[in-house]
Amino acid sequence: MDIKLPNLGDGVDTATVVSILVKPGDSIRFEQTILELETDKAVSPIPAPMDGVIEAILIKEGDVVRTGTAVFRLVGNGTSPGAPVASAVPVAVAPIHAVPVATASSTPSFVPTAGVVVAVQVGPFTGAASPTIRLSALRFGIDLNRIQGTGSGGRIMESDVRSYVAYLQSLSAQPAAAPTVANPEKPKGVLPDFSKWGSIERKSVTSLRKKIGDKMVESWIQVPHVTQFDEADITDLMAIRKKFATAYEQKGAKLTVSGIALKLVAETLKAFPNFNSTYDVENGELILKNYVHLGVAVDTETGLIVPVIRDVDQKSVLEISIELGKLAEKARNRQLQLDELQGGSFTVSNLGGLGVAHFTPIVNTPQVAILGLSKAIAKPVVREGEITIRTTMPISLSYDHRVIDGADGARFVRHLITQFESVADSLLAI
Ligand code: CAO
Repeated sequence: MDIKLPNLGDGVDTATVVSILVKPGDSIRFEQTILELETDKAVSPIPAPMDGVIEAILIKEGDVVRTGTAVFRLVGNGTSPGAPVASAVPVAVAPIHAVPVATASSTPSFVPTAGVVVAVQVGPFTGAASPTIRLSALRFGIDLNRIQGTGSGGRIMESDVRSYVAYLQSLSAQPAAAPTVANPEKPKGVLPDFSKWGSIERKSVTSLRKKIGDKMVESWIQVPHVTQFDEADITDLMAIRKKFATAYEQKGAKLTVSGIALKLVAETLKAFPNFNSTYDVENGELILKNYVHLGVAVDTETGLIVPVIRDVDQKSVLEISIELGKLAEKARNRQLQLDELQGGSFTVSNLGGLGVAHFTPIVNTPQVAILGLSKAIAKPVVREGEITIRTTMPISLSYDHRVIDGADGARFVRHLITQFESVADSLLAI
């Protein structure tokens, strides 16, 4: 029988085969890890759904797979103590069980989901879709007539377009299944042949890198960005940080600029709820969140990952620091659970630890604003007519100009700077 992949989880369309841990002829046991898949931001082990012997491996490392892809052929009358249920296990929350399916089944490798394809009318699209979707369709040459909308009254939603694109990709991938590692076919025609000018090498892009790319393009196309720059004098903050650093260490936390900044940002967001919102263009509404869940950009070997710390406004700096340390480590070890990556209402990106002087962060859609922190340095400043040395930290606030006006941005930044410049012992006390 063929072993097929179950539902990969909400919002997870595809995964890349990172490693295959068995070979033909191997006896496998129920729950034994047989495969590792890289989804958007985590590597998930795939356990065997039952005992048996591997007859054939139907995929190879680097393949992009999706729900329903047949991965192994198994012989023997394997039994599973507790039949795996495909939809019960969301990706990255727990290992996903592959699902055994009778070989006789002629299930296609991609099953169009709701929202995909229908050859309908020819000519201009007269159905319902937002201007953003129409614009994207125009730019990418997508005929909206071919998409079955799943929104109210058949309205085409972004997820429908994604499903359709995934469907097209699966079609184009089918003839490409034949090339072997020894004879890889590379797309031709669009890029010049760079090898004419010197030696080159090609490197596969990970699914995380593709996801980051998609996210950036989405934000770049949809959000009219403005970035405002300013500086916070954190001389006193750094002194207080030094005072409490050892006490925090004894509690298992590293007291860093980021930990303190997250708390101050949360307080500022409570005063400026529009910055903690999502713009629902289709319904003409601003969705204000009554919670403050902060995404924190973490630099990892494989790329940018943004885990989320929940209810930051209700947590102490100590609690935030402990959680930040754990999440950053999990991100770097690719151990984050899907729910630790979701639900952020605003994002903070601190490149100061990496020595960056200034940068313009890109809004992490569907959020409407993001704060960038750059490297704090000691420098001469004029205070009350005197030149004095102060430690100042550049900050950059990027926001969706559809939702936030420049004056609002200015007020937000000023409020935040006041927070940075008036940190008292009581904020860090434990
Ligand atoms: N200015 C000066 N010093 C800073 C600083 C800043 N803005 N931010 C951090 N530091 C200091 C820290 O306080 C720490 O000092 P000590 O070594 O004296 O303790 C040191 O730099 C290293 O900090 P850190 O990076 O280990 O810890 P952090 O909590 O401040 O940051 C994290 C955690 C996860 C945000 C960070 O490690 C990271 O990954 N940053 C990169 C984010 C990124 O890639 N953003 C780009 C996204 S695109 O918009």
